Amino acid sequence: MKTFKRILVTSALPYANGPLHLGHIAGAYLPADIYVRYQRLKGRDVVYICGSDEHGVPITVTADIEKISPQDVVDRYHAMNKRDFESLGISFDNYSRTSLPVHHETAQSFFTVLYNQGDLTVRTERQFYSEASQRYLPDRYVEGICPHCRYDKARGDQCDKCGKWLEPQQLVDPKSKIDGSTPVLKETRHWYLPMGRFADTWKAWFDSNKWKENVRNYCMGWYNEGLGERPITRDLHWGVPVPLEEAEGKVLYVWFDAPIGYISSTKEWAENTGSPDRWKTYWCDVNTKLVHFIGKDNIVFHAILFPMMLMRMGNYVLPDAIPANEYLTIEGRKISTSQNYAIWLKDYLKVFPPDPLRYTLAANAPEGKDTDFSWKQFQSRNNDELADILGNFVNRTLTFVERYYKNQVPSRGTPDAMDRDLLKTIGTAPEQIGGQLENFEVRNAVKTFMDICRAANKYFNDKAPWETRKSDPEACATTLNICLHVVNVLSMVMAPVLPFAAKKLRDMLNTDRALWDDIVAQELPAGHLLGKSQILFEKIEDNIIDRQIEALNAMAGSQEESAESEKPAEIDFDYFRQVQLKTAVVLEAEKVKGADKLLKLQIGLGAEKRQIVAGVAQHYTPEEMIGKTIVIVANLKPAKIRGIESNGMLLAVRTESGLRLVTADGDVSPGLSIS
Ligand code: B3M
Ligand code: ZN
Repeated sequence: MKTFKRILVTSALPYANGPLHLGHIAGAYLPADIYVRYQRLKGRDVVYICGSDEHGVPITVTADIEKISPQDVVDRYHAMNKRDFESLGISFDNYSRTSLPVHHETAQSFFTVLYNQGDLTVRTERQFYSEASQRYLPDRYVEGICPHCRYDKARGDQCDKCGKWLEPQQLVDPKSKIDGSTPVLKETRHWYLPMGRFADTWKAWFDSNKWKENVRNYCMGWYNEGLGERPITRDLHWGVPVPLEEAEGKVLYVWFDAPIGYISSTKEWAENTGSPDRWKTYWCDVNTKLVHFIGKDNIVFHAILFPMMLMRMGNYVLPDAIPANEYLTIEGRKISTSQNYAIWLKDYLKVFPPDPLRYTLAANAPEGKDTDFSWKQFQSRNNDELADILGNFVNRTLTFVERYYKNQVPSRGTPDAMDRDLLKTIGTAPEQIGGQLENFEVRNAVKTFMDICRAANKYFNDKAPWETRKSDPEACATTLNICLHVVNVLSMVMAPVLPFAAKKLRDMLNTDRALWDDIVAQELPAGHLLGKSQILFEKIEDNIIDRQIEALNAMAGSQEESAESEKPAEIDFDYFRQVQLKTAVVLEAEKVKGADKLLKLQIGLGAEKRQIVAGVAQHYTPEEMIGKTIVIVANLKPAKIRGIESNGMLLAVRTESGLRLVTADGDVSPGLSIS
């Protein structure tokens, strides 16, 4: 394995177009923060970089919808997300924004270098344009059907279902997101990165490293399909202006500028530390280990596009690891921000402390496959593990010492077999958990940790110090000495995942910070005076959890409702006129065998007679239907329903008590057009 002098960790820059939800946290932030906290405790030189992604169509679409300026959007969400990250204990060294001048300059300098060395091509091509709104429709301004997996809500830049990177023109049945219109193609000039030209160099580099399986699979899929050329400029007014006179009114593609945000954020950090050039040590010295934490939908940009840009720049380090996570579902359902189905971090933090969420998401991290968050599971992780196992062990140890040893560490006698067993387990804990964290195996690390807590609890039970206190005081002192040693080591190995509780625990032990590798040897000396003990984790009552579940169900319910009541696109009269509605009289009616909802009807439209199949059998008997004057769509393409030909569709209203036919008022002849 390569050895490094320093580590540069990044988490995907979240778009400042909405609040953070648990899916974000589980994917790109918590795993990174755990890794970084561990590295700091190891005493390593590590810098953790992030910031708001403030450009691109996600921002301008939000601004369009809310009818405010893009600047207002990013100001609002940058502040909100920065605060919520802090409250959750996500410990960035710098949280920047891509709208800052340092970022614009850095991104433009990348473009200029590539442009000057002839790495970019320029072409006039036809792109989607909305006649109605008089503007081009880049990226997410267009939605349609994914050409690869047929997902019907694919966006012009990417398909959320299969993860493929798309160009708007690839969508089947494209629709403008601003006005619902079908876009037209209109010529425009853009700059492209000919990725295919650099594919071999990229491949040689990619093959020289071991990647997480999902990263390897996505990338090889892309590579095998051919990397082609990708436009890196856009017709938008919000973003980093393309630094060319002839590109007036155009900005850099958000996925060209956003990863450069990691570099500009590091520059801002260096500036703030008083050594403005320090960023270069992290980005340009080969002894840096660069790690990108992301969700799986960002793989191609971090494993192909950005490394390729860095390679063409020369002099930059390339990522060594990309621990891309899979998705988190909530109560078995996919998170959807557009449909408002999510648990928002800010809402969580109003009710609960940060550590139980960190613990639950870490224990159940979507590392190798999608995983599910449920409120019941959250409650049980908190109550049955954090409170009943870890909290209980800590609490019974500390209160015992407070009560019987004047809150001072008792001295250790000669350990017996059981003592030695636990000492051995705790003695190897930092190395074992550390190895797992080093390999991005957060789930395993959490499991190892909780298993040790279980063993410690069992030890306390088996040793029964409340009995030996009288029968064998020396053994009792030894037991408590060892328990305190375990608590001390736990306060270290839990710190990456449970930083708030770890801090509290170290205060309770009245001891300073130590380093990961020293903690086992650095025992609390006999006679050391402890601090005041407090409860580490409060239990969470059923009614609090029930309320959360209700809130989530209400969201899911309103989502279904809103799907029905969603305002359909307006149509013009000519369009409406294409639908031919006519009156008709029901001449014959019979049930369809084997289909309890269907009636086969013979209907008359003046001179014409035809047959239709209607789904009204549960609401009307054949007898009731005969003689009724109904309204039908007369020019619907003929269809076969249960093998029976149907030449039209009758209109009915869905009421609470069932279907009711739409009929005409008064004495109306059949076969008349409705207008
Ligand atoms: N803003 C995150 C997203 O796809 C995107 C990440 C940029 S990382 C350079 O939501
Ligand atoms: Zn797809």
